[in-house]
Amino acid sequence: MIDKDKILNNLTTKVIGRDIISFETIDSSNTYAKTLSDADAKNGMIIIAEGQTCGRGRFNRKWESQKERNLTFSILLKPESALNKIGLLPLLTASAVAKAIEAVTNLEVECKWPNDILINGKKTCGILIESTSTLKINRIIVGIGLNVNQELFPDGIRLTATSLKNEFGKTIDRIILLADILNRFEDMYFRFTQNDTKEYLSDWISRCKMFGKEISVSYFEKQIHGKVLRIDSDGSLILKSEDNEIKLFSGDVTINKQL
Ligand code: BT5
Repeated sequence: MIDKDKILNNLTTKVIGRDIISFETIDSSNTYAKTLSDADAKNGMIIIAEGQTCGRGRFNRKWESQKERNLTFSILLKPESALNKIGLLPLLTASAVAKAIEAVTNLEVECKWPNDILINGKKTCGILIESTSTLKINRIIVGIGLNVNQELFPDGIRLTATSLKNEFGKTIDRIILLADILNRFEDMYFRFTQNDTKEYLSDWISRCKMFGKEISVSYFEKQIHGKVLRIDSDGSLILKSEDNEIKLFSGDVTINKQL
């Protein structure tokens, strides 16, 4: 069971994580955060579950996480005014999480556009950002799935997924790590709301190994091939494809074998 007091005792935040809803099992923490009434949805609240029966990735794919071994949680945000450059949020969140992982493990943490965190080339964390809006209030949900102490992965992801424990060799205190992520997330988010994205974006860029590489991006039915030129200030990926520059806001990236 999640120890809420231990989370609170390790927080240095003003709003992020100050309200905690925790579940032994839930369908999806993101779905729960989306469907909470406006009165119950508090800015900065986190929804955390030991297990999810319908954990979701992007495009309704599955997030598979062994119960009680990992971190699966959502941060609920109710920004006071419309946020610009929301496409940056997955990158900036990944940077905050990467910094927390490094502080706890000393592992080298890589970021892959748009929403993955890799260690030794394998996916360790996925981020799913969703937003809803009613007439007055915008709600942003930042869902984070981080493989912490899981050692074995199911067939479909055995070769591509890893955990901090598998790479670091030691069991990690999930709650201390969670509190560190939330502390860093708040710093990042407060800056983001002030349009101050420089530090976290350049940290993300320094962790990304895609620049100059030939990649294939699939986006729904489409496949686009090209060389990665840069990340735009709105978080989009700029590819050089034949003689054109293409700007992509989402998609699944495969890095082609470099000749
Ligand atoms: C993501 O989607 O990576 C976003 C995952 C977000 C999960 C969190 S958990 C808390 C919150 N509540 C939710 O319901 N969701 C969020 P995407 O880029 O679409 O990647 C999904 C793909 O990653 C799957 O199709 C698998 O191939 C792979 N995958 C699934 N589970 C994984 C795991 N535990 N570790 C590594 N890869 C995984």
